[in-house]
Amino acid sequence: MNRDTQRVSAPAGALANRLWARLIVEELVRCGVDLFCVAPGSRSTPLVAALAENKEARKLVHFDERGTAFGALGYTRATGRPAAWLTTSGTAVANGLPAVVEAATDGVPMILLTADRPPELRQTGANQTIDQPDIFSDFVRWRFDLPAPDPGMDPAMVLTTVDQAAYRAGRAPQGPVHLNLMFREPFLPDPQDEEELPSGPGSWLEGGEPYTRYAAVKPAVDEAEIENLRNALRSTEYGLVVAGRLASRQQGEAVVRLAESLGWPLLPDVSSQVRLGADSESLVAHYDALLANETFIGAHVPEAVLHVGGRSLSKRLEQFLSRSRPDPYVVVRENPFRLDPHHRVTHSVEADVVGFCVALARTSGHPLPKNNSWTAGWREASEEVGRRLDELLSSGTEPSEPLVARLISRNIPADHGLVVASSMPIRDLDTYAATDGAPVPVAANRGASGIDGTVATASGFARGLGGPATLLIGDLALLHDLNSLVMLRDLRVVVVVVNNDGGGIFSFLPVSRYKEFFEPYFGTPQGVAFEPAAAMFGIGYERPGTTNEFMEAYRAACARDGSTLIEVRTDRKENVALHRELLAGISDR
Ligand SMILES: Cc1ncc(C[n+]2csc(CCOP(=O)(O)OP(=O)(O)O)c2C)c(N)n1
Ligand SMILES: [Mg+2]
Repeated sequence: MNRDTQRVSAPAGALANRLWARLIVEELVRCGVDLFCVAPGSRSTPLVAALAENKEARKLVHFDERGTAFGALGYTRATGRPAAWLTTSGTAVANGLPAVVEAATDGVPMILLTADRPPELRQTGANQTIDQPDIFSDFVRWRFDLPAPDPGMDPAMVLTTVDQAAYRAGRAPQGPVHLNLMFREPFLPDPQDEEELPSGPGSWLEGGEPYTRYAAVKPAVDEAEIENLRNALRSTEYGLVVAGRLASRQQGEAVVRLAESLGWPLLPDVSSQVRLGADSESLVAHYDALLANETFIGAHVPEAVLHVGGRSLSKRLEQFLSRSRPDPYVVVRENPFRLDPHHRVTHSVEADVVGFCVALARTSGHPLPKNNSWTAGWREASEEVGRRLDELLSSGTEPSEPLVARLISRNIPADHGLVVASSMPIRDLDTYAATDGAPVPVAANRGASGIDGTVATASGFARGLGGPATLLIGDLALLHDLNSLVMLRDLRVVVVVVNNDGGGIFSFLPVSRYKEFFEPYFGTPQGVAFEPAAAMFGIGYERPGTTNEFMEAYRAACARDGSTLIEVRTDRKENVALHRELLAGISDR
């Protein structure tokens, strides 16, 4: 037989690979996954081929799986829609763990698609094969080890599995889900055999809907529970509302309206989406600085606290509430997990945040008491802190760390998102941000508070917003994720790196008194300047020396196309002294 003229049928396994991968990608798109973050690799070939040809799916391609995973996380922080993370097998999968831990801890949905070898190659010493189906252990809400594509299996099984995965990522408690996907070689049929490709179930092909549509569930609090809470709060004169990490401006505004209807002060965390551009009689933006003042604390002990959303950043707030022992101490968030590091919570409510706030604010003829002098007292004290900070920070011409945070909060353009790195950047913004800037969306990886993956998170956040973003980050956090700068090339991200040559946060800790080992093990100065990195990754660079130059550089960077790195040099020792001076200066009054 002449092999040149005789067409050999495509291997059934390769055709099945092609079909299943197409079903997986298309079904995820139908389930609302519109970004796929992918790094190159061989085992994932069928999935990448299906992704490349899917016109609806948006793609983020980057060489580092840790970066693509954080990119997916950042995207979802901006959109609320899960992104998919697609990898080859082996250590590529392990590189997703930091982002998966953050997503699990902070309740961010994410779809993990990891390619794997089929069973006959597992635990055989086959190349790039690790035990990966359970690699994310309890950090995923659901996991499934899909068999290698098999022409004998009903492809509807693939669709229902994807539908279940998308549902489990998006329903409360939200978080990452893991589909481990085995593929046998050959991964793809020859291109000329494509016409032999079987199709998915007919009814599914014709429509544009997921195969299995899951009814939406939003945990609503029943009216009786709301009434119980209302009764518990009725006698409260001195109550506080705390807004922790919230996923959207809409949630933040619902909490603001609840605080207004209760007539209570609202203490907004920097990630509550209402800390910046704060505009309500209830908002106490500078609560963290106020709580550094013992006299203020003594005169402002709350009877009751209503905490809505994730954890608040402020350690002073945490300690204040722990010492005050408010009762009731109500925590409301969209997951069943304990949020009570000091064991003070008396009521825990798992509920849709907006639904809960609306229901409790609806006083239905049973108005809760409002003590306006209590609320006005908090509010006025906070405004006074704002004025004092402007006075205290106006001396000197060099930009300090608190001043950089305050300037960004005040000057960030209204169309930007703001991403803030762990360590001092997030703390500085929480404490020193002004209230008269734009109410921009804020993202921070505060679930597990890592300093890793922050640049990649910013790239995903900007992509999700479909617009520019500002990233405030420390030098070690930037070094940690330096290669992600390449993902900013085609975006408009202004990276402000506060380069204090090491971990500035550690200078605030008691360990800093151990002169013999503090610098090499905690301060960890790297002695780097970032200009060559900006050049290497094709983004702009500025190194302003004065506050005026910083403002000029920031404005210019916001106005230009493309991304810019602005490096601000500070000194760790001077920074600690300045923080102490500022808080003492505020307390003086
Ligand atoms: C992945 C990870 N490793 C280590 C830490 C511990 N850690 C917290 S803050 C910090 C230093 C960060 O330094 P930098 O980014 O320069 O910010 P600065 O403290 O100077 O503001 C470190 C290492 C962490 N949070 N995450
Ligand atoms: Mg630093």
